[in-house]
Amino acid sequence: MEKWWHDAVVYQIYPRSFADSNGDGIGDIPGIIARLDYLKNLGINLIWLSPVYRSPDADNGYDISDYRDIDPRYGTMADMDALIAEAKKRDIRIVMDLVINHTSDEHEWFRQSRDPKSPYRDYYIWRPEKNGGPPNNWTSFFGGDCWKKDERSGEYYLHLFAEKQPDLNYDNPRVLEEIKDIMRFWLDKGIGGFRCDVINLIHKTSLVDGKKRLVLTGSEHYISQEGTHEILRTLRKDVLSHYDCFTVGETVFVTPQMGRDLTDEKRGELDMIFSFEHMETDQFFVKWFRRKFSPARFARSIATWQNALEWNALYLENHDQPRSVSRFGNDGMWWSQSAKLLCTLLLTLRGTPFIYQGEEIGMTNFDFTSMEQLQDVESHNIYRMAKKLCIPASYRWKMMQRTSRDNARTPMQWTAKAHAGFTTGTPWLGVNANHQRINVDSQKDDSQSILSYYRTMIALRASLPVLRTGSFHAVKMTKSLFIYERQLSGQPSEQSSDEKIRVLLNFSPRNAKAEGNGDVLLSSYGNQRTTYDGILRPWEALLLRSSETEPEKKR
Ligand code: TEU
Ligand code: CA
Repeated sequence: MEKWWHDAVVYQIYPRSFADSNGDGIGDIPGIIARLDYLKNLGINLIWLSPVYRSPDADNGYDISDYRDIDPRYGTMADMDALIAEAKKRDIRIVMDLVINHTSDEHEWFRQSRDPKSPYRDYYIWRPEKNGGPPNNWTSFFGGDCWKKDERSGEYYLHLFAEKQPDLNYDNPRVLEEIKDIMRFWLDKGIGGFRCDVINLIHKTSLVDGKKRLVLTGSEHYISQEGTHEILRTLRKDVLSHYDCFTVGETVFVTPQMGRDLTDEKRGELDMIFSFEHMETDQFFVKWFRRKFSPARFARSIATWQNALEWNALYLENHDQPRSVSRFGNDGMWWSQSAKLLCTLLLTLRGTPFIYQGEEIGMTNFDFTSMEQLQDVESHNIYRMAKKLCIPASYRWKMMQRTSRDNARTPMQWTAKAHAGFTTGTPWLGVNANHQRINVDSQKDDSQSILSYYRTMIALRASLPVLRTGSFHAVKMTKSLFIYERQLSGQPSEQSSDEKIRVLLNFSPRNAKAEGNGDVLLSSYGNQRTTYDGILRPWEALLLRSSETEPEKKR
């Protein structure tokens, strides 16, 4: 059945780094409102807003201390209501981040919970010490163990992420009731749905020791457990089904089978998920150990997931990942061409595409030269841990350069002027010096720019049902080529609607021979390509269109 979000193109805003309206160096909601016309012009119709709730900011807002309030850094609830209303005027809906695996340790529930006799004690996962140490051997996403001892009771609480992010206890039914109320609070404001943070980790089946692993010891006890599936079904039944909205779950370490279960319409859990497999094809086991990017491995993973799920979220970037052009493309000589190729990939797959702020202008990884310039809690924890493991400083720094989440978090590059036009004050995180070359201003009126290409691709997708809902079929996946087809099988009555588009992507700086016929619908090299000669240019992306019911092709 057709769903409205199947026609959506989503734009993710990381509010801190998007646009600062008052010169304090931190992006804010009025800054977003001022840029809504820019987003409308781009052609998107949904915004996923990373957290703007009240937060002590230990993990840039992913540590929430009040789910019903806006952090003063970002503005007020009146600003938030204005954002929802102003976006609506432009036919754009807002999707909020729902971070419910954990809260901040400064959330009122957790403050109360520190008292063993409090009715809130059981909102979190408290356990006594074992053999003079933590209750089990589990390790955290951000390095180190995931238990913190609280002096008040002498007991430990569980935190899968930072110490300041205690995990909620979903064995306590009251916790779920609280979450339902929070969801209703936001849905009543007319938002379009939720991006559910690490949602497949929320239910812990048991707290026994885990099998020893290099990372995430204990994860077999909390990744995609039956308890989580049950919670998701309850949230759907009791809350979400009463609103016109959708959910996208951030689901770490999911297999295609788990992904199918989580998104199966009949099960009624999530509408789509962010899977990670394609983002892990350039790493060895842990993201900090990078392996060379292989287009074939990447393409195979994408194809597997295209075929595995009825519908899914599509993404190449977000606030946790390095920039795609620096990672899967070439941010030097082929910067513009490779960014356009990645755009083509993102917007011609089956599913709902998510564009991360700055991706549409080809923003690159950071240009920092030392650890002091980084802010991310994860980067600093891992850097310290790597030091303890005696990994040499030069290698540690290389790990940061390739993998740190701050690569995605440098301020949005609006202009070539001071601080890239992001703020009039001092930006919270350094602006990339390449803003003089890479910025919205210089691309917005240039028909050959990456930004213009995004606009074209978004409009093309909107005008061609085959690009949205057509079936996916991989044709070729080699060390430089990814070729696939999208096909719409029309009703027998609508004879001309059998339509097929072949997408050809050359992931290399050399010409490449690739088979295909039909009319050139679009080339990332622009209008000079009207007929296809069987040769793709370096990093070229090409769309060929053929209609099956058309009579014999012209000779
Ligand atoms: O991320 C969860 C997650 O597993 C990773 O992508 C994470 O960024 C980390 O790098 C794993 O090594 C989500 C949010 O997107 C992230 O920003 C938060 O820090 C995290 O959850 C905790 O809320
Ligand atoms: Ca501000």
